[in-house]
Amino acid sequence: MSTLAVQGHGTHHDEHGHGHEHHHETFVSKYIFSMDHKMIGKQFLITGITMAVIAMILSILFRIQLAYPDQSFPLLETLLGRFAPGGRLDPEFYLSLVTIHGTIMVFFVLTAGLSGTFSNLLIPLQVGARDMASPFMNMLSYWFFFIASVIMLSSFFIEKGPAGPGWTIYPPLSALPKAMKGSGEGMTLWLISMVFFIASSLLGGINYVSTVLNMRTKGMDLWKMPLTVWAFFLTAILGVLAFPVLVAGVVLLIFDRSFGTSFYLSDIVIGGAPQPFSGGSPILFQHLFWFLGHPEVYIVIMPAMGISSEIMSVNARKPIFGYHAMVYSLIGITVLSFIVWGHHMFVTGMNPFLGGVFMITTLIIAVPSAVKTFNWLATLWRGNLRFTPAMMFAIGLVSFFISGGLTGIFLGNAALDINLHDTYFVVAHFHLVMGSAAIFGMLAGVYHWFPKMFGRMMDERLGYLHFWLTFIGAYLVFFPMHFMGLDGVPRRYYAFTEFPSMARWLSVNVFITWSAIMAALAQVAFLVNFIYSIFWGKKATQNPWESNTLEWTTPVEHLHGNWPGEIPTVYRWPYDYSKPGAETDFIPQTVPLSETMSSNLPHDFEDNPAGLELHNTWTNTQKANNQEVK
Ligand code: HEM
Ligand SMILES: [Cu+2]
Repeated sequence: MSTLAVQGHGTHHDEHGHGHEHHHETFVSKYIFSMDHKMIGKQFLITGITMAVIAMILSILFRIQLAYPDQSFPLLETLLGRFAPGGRLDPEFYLSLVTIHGTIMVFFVLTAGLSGTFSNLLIPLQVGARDMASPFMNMLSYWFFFIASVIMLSSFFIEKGPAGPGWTIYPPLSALPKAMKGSGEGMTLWLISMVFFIASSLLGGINYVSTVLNMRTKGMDLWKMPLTVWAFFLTAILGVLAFPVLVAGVVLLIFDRSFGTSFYLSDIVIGGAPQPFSGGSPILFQHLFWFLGHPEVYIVIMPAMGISSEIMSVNARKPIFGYHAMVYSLIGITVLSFIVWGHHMFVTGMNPFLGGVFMITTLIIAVPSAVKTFNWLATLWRGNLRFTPAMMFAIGLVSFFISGGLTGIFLGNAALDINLHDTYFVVAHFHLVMGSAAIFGMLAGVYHWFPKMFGRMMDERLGYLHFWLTFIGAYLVFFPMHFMGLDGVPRRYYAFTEFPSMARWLSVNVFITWSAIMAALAQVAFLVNFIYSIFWGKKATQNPWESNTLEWTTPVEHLHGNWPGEIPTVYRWPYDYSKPGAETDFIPQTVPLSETMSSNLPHDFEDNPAGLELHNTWTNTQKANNQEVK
């Protein structure tokens, strides 16, 4: 069935695949309302990078407050006006900064920027499709994301400033418009922005799922898909199932804010006056939020994992270790991530039995995560490693995933979490395991697929500079936070020096802030490299990394419909690197089994008895020669 669909689509597109000239593309249809998945991928990337820069600047602003809590900087007042009266951040604006920093990083950078860029670019190219299942919906998906970004940022330009209840927008702060400055119009804009954002994610996700299911080229069965595509596919499923729950939660919140319902509110007294709410529960919101919120952290990390798996295999010149185990662990994470959300709510007074259940499921999810880590290390082990900047960032992901993942085991234990909840220990944990790891996966992807996106190479030396400063910087920023957390320093505190027990962390906070500034400056090296290379970088060859996957069989110059002629047929899995007996150390997926030594995936022989024959002859000669067979 899928073959038919592909062929049908293929012939349709071949018409303009060849006759490219008659297809008049204006600036607007090519760069703005483009329906080409490659261009949409670039749009997601550039918007995502812009949002990342903004979110980073916000974090530097609040880090200045944490390092110099009692000092005033006239410059801040010049820059921020009413948000920094007398050169000191307004306390409620501080909360807004933390909120918007978190929201942008999690949703706009690591969900839309990461998944949107690489799912769009790579799914059609790697499964051998002319475009996404619905190019029009794909375009809408980008534009909804863009609108969401504009609305989110516009909240800086309204009287009371942006939302302030934190990226998790717990009621009552988010439900009572009068609760604080950031509960007012800024909160409303946050909610509207997120509705657009979720619409964008759903449009994108449905497209990714249907493209993977229906548009694969001939021979591309599920077990021949690169791990990138597997990761994007499962991420999309996760998003499509989890995001609607947040929409439901958000709509009820809008009702509470504006129409006098009390889904999340009960027995609230403001300034001595009892409010007319009864019967609701803020805990209900937490359930709805974290039912999305926890899968969300995997929506963020899984694409980064897929990207790194791919890059590590290519640059280790070795088959990925445990391909099937990698896929099953992604599936395992996808399923399990729906039944662990309660670990964010251990301190809400939940029944200890329920807490125990969530604790067990949380610890079980560590198993597939460990499988992945082990397989990455085994892939690197005795590989013929090429340390490209992309490879460095991919290895960086593994490092962060291990060091941040270990503290997840602490936090998953209800008894420990009661002490650590809402302290800097949590901030350290999630910035390493999800923030830094996912950012590194994203950057790895940018360095690796830049030639595919822009037809040029990025500068390697700037890449290494960027890598080392960011890698060291991230550890310097987040590692000390563990100790602050263990000592009980809570997050989201603006004037922590007022408490003697916390004031002694001042010097550490100064250190963290300067490390963060260094890490932020390192991103200048990246931005310069990125922009310079788009226009003036060295011209890329068709397959610069000597990779096996289909995207490198398309011409360097982008073409509507991806392949000038027929879509290539796939014969083998994507990880035929360094096969003993083969002439080159890589055998692209399009090379028929009969032309080389048989594939090193056993089930490839099922539909190819001739391949098995070849394989057996070859192994027998090897055995006869008494050589080691890998
Ligand atoms: C330059 C790099 C970064 C620095 C210095 C930084 C620093 C911080 C700090 C100090 C907080 C506030 C802690 C508190 O008072 O509760 C925070 C909050 C947060 N950050 Fe980052 N961060 C950085 C990058 C990232 C990245 C890449 C992500 C993506 C996952 C991220 C996601 C968040 C989230 C979700 C919050 C929580 C917001 C909230 O409490 O509502 N950050 N960050
Ligand atoms: Cu979680």
